[in-house]
Amino acid sequence: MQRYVIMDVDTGVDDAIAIIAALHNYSDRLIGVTTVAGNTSSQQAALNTLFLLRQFSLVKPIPVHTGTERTLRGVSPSLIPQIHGSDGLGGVSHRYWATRSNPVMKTGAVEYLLDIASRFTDALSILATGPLTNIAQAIQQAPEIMGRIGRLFIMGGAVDRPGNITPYAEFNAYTDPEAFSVVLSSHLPITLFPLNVTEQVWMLASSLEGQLAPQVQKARLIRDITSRYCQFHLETLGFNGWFLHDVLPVVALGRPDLFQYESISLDIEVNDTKQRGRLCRRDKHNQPISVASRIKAREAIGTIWTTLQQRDPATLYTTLAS
Ligand SMILES: [Ca+2]
Repeated sequence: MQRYVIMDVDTGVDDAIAIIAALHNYSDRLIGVTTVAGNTSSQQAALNTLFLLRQFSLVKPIPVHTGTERTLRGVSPSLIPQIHGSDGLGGVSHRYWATRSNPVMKTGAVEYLLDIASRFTDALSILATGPLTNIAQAIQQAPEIMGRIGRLFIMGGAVDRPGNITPYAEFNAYTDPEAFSVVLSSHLPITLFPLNVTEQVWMLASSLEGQLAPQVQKARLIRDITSRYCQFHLETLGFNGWFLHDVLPVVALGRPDLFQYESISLDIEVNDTKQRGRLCRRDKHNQPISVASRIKAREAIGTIWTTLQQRDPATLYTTLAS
């Protein structure tokens, strides 16, 4: 098992839940966060991440480094405020902003990734739940350093099925397909969580208060963050809840046994066609990667609730220290 974890995120509603879950499960292993433009800007993603770290991890400072605001081919991503809100956190962060003061945000996401990768090598896992711009730039700058990390977990793509941003492409893959291509053609050990598996599990808004009943503040925060996201799914798919997309790599880090995996060689469409961002099976083009194809959904959801029902990491630390 890799001892250390970096999350590369575009925080985002489901990134936010992934970060909260990671802080409850791996607060001793999570050593840093890098942000990328996607669901929201890289800068806003860092603000959102710092807000969550402050809410749930008061004792141990975790550095947050921003990445570029542009994709690998130099354009600004199309943000999706209709799903994630104007601030990426459901448009509700202003209700909590008074609790945040002087966030310490650093630049240089790619330099930070390379520094940590060179020091921790195969003891390091990277969880990437946004467009792969930072990861691809790190690979381009120093493939030999990135090639030594333990494992890269990626949420993104759709294999042999429609996407969620176009009929062919999933959001992260569509936002920066050039970056996705760099990563797929690298020789990193990769586990991919495409829509095929992430849309097999969802949570219902109605279950939140009951599951987190003793922890009113945590339940309120998660309800506020996910409210718009739930509304979007209610209007488009008919259920008042949310898919667990970005949470699944966090689950897999501790419970890889909850998933079935296929070894698949994948390529991605980077041409400016209607299929831009589409993942394609292509034998012997790239080295095969591990693709999660099925999940034990009921058990995975139980695991996530159990995680979130724990006391806040800060409380745990305080208890241990006293
Ligand atoms: Ca994300």
